[in-house]
Amino acid sequence: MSRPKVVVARNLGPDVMPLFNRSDLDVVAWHSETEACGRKWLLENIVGASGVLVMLADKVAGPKLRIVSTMSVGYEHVDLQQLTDRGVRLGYTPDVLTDAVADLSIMLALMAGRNSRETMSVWPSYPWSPFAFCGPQLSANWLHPTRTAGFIGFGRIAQATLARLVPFGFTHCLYTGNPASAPTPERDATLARTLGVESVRRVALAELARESDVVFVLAPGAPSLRHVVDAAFLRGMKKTAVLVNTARGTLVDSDALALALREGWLWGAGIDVVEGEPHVGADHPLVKEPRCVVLPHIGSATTETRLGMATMAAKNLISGVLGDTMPAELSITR
Ligand code: 8YV
Repeated sequence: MSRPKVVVARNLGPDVMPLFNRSDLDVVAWHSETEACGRKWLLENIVGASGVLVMLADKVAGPKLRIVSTMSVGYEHVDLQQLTDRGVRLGYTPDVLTDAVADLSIMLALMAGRNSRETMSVWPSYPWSPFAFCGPQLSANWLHPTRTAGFIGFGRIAQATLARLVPFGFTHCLYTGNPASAPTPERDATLARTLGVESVRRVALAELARESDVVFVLAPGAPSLRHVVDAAFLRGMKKTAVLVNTARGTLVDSDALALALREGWLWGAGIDVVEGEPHVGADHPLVKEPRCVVLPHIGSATTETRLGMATMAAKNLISGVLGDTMPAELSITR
C-alpha cells in the first residue's frame, strides 16, 4: 500500500522534526530554519499530498489534501468554506500559546506607557529633570486608585491578560464580544469573583474606548472586524490611555492610529502586528511614531511556546493523515 504523502512547510527544529521519521508516511519537508518556504516550493510539493503543515502566511490547496495543520491558533489564512466543502480537516494550536501572548500584551502596555522607545533612543544621555520621560502608570496609584482594562475580543488570551492585570490593581474589565453571540453575565460574574476584580462587563465600543485605561485588541482577524479600531474609536479614548494590539494588524487602522498618536488622542501604543505583515516597509506609518512600540509579531515567540506549537502541529498532521483523533482539531460549524 502506498504511504500517504505529507508536506511540512517549515523546519520545526531538531526536537520536533524527528516525529516525522516514520515508515508509514512519505514526508517532504522544507529544510531552512531561518527562511520560510516560498509559494513556488509549496505549490510544487503539495501535488499528491494528503496533508500539509503550514504557518500563518501560507495559503494552500491540493486536490488530494485531507488534512491541513496550521502552527497557529488563528486560521484566517485558511478558506474554511472550501475545507468544509471538500471534507478537509483542520488542526490548529490553541491554548499552548495563551500565556506567551498574554505576557507580551502586558509587556507592550508597560513599554508604551513608559516611553520605552524614546527613552531607549536617547540612552545614555540622562535628562535629570523631574518630569522628563514621564508617562501614565499602568498600576493603580494614589492619583488613580482604580484601573480599568478594555478588551476587544474576550477569549482565552484576553482572560489570561486580565488575570495578569489584577496584581497591578485593575478592578474593572470591559469587553466587546461577537454581536452574534449572547452575553454571558454568569460567566462574567464568575470570572470577576475568581480573579478578584469588581466587575467584568460587556459594553459597546464607544463606552470601552471612553472608560479604559488600557485597551487590548485580542479578537480574531475576521474580515467583519477590519479596522474595528478606527479614527472614531481612537478619538474616544482617554488621552492617557494606551492601546495594545497582539492579535491581528487588520483590526487597527494604522493611518488613523499614527494620526491619533501625533495628535495626542491617546498616550501610546504597543503593536505586535501590523497590516500587510510580514512584508512591511520602513515607511509604514507606525514605524516612525515615537509613542508607538512596534514588534515583529513575536507574541508566541518563546522557546517553550513555539516548541509546544510545533509539536502540536506535527501531531495534528500525523494523527489526521493516519485517520486518528487530532490533539486539536477545529470543529467547523457553519
Ligand atoms: C504566531 C499567531 O506568531 O497563533 C497565531 O495565530 O498569530 C502567532 O502565535 C503564528 O501563528 C505563527 O504561525
